[in-house]
Amino acid sequence: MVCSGGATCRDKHTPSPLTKTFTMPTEGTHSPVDKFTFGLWTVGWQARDPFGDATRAAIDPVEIVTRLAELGAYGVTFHDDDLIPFGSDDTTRRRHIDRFKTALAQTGMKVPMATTNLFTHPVFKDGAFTSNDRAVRRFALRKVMRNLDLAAELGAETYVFWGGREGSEYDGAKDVRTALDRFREALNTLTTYCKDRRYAIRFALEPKPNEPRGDILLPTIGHALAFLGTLQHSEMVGLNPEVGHEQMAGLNFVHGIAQALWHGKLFHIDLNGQRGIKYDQDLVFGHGDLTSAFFLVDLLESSGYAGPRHFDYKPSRTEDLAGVWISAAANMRMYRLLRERAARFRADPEVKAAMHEARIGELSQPTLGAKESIADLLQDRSAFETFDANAVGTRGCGYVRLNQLALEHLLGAR
Ligand code: GLT
Ligand code: MN
Ligand code: MN
Repeated sequence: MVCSGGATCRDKHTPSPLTKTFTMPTEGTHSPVDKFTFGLWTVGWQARDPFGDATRAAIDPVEIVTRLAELGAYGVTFHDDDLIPFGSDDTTRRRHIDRFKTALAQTGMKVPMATTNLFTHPVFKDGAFTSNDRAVRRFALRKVMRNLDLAAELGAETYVFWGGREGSEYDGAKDVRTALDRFREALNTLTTYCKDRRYAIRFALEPKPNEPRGDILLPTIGHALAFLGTLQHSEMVGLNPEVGHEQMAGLNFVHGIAQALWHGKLFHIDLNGQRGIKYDQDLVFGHGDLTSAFFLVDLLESSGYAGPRHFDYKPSRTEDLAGVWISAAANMRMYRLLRERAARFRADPEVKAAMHEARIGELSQPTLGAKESIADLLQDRSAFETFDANAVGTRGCGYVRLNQLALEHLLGAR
């Protein structure tokens, strides 16, 4: 049964994730309140890779909407070309859009985010906004504007910019400083376009270190945060970080998300799994670094982040169509399980005691007193002259015990 998504649905349909037997994908966990979303390109991936042909048939976007609704998703996201084949004439384009809108209306599925394909067609082989060829840059802007109109029509709140082709293989191929000028010019033009048309859309930049380009511009959360501060309407621009992309760069995703939250720039998130520094695996969420996924869910759930939990994964090439839907359900199931485990971890009195001993709470105490001046600090002999650095230096922090407790909760051992 497909439910239209009122706030009461969760109570009616969600069994306890811990007591329910694992029988994906028809376990009836329809819970739109969770805001689980999937790109059309995720479950719709035909598993073509650089070494091999497709292993699955294409799936009609209408079927994707219907199946994901049955599995309990809140909505879908799309690139222009996922929905409307590149080069379609206006009549064909409208027909694709109308079919999609009918499916959305019938299922109650939302479209919280949309984006542009600026990477598949050969015209974008040297980038879109940062192609050395000015005509390509102008074409890219027009392609985005056309899909922004559609995003607004479908009620999307976020528009993602993943610059997969914005980069190079050779340092002599592009002046990076000038390329960043053009990247900024594109985003300034497009935020202005949205403002002029009064679209209630915010932009989210998605960093990635490499693949498909040898090196991609704005490779990490940190690079993108620094860049977006230079934009004309920077209040409209935030981030859409992806688990695997930061991990491809060897970075700690939980730290990256915490900093994005700290800047007020976590506008959207791409959840998936990655095992180490290698090609972009796009595994099911939690099927990569599980401990990091646990602490990520713990962070998201306690941070007040209210946006979609968007799964940007690829059903592995080994899976058939049934496996596609099993893997889609697995993402949602993993998130719910991790949320449940994280809540138990936080509620455990032993964990609370271990956190207290590890002085976790003390970090929120400002280092200087409320009215303490620098002169006061300089006069406080206990802060320096009589401070026993050696004694404090030998004191243990107790973090291993705390981490063991986290892992025991994660494993269901507590
Ligand atoms: C592409 C990429 C993803 C991005 C998508 C948005 S498309 O599949 O690998 O990480 O989020 O353009
Ligand atoms: Mn990826
Ligand atoms: Mn992504």
